[in-house]
Amino acid sequence: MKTMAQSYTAEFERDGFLVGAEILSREEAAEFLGRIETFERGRAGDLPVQEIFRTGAHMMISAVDELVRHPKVLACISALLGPDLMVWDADVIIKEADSKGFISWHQDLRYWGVDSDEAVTAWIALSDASGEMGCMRFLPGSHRHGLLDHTDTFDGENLLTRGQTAAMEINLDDTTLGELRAGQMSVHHGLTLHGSMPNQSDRRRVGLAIRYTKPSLRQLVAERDYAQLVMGEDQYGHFLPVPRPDNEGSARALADWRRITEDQAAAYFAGVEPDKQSWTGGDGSKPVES
Ligand SMILES: O=C(O)CCC(=O)C(=O)O
Repeated sequence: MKTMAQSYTAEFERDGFLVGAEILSREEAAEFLGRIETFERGRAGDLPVQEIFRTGAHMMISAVDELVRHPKVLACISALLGPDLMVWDADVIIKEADSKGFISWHQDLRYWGVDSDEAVTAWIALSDASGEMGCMRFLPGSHRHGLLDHTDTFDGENLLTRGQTAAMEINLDDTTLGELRAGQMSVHHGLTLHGSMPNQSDRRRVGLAIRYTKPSLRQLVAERDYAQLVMGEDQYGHFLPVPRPDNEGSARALADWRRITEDQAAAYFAGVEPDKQSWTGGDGSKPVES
């Protein structure tokens, strides 16, 4: 009989994603969501909360810090990437009830500026994420076709930073819907084509996207890069260290978060005209990086 890790690996290698790994109970997911929403409501006056959700949330929010190193998450990701794991970024991705924000078909690795495809995104559902609520869709096998050209659309309803869209036709009949209940996780390869539709339900959809890499990766575009070791060892020193949250947003933590995310923006926004280097989508929704 196959172990959980072996079946994850087989499915992931074949399709470039897996859907429905059991990480949290519904109650635990609701508790993590409650902590994140308390941070959102309580700190909106003194911290750039929407930007923190979009990038580097693991540096500022203790609930996110706990999730990026949750033993069940790490067991699943290390079955795919090996024993040494780093978090390169973590984003809280919200689609408000009955909102128009969508995520165009793209590959995460298109703008990370790194030299290898050994990177995955873990997406933990903190609310349910059904088809009606705009869960992700994946194109099976697309991780085997290398890095594809993308067009930057800067569409106001697109929740991605530059509206990047893979320059190819995708037939929805060929794709797989990644529905999750609160507490489940999907994982996709950095080259897997994926996207998501608007939330047409009357409930808020909230997920945490965690970008995991191996210490051996190198940044090629930005002058320097940062990642946080969450399992095993870093024998390479290619990434500068990333602090963990202190008391949810001290002045020092905010200064570190700013310094690190601004340096990383050099890779995300490479080639984008300065007046288009905005982190905020046209409808004011929170854009995501990948
Ligand atoms: O939250 C979504 O609907 C899509 C997220 C995504 O594209 C990602 O995490 O890579």
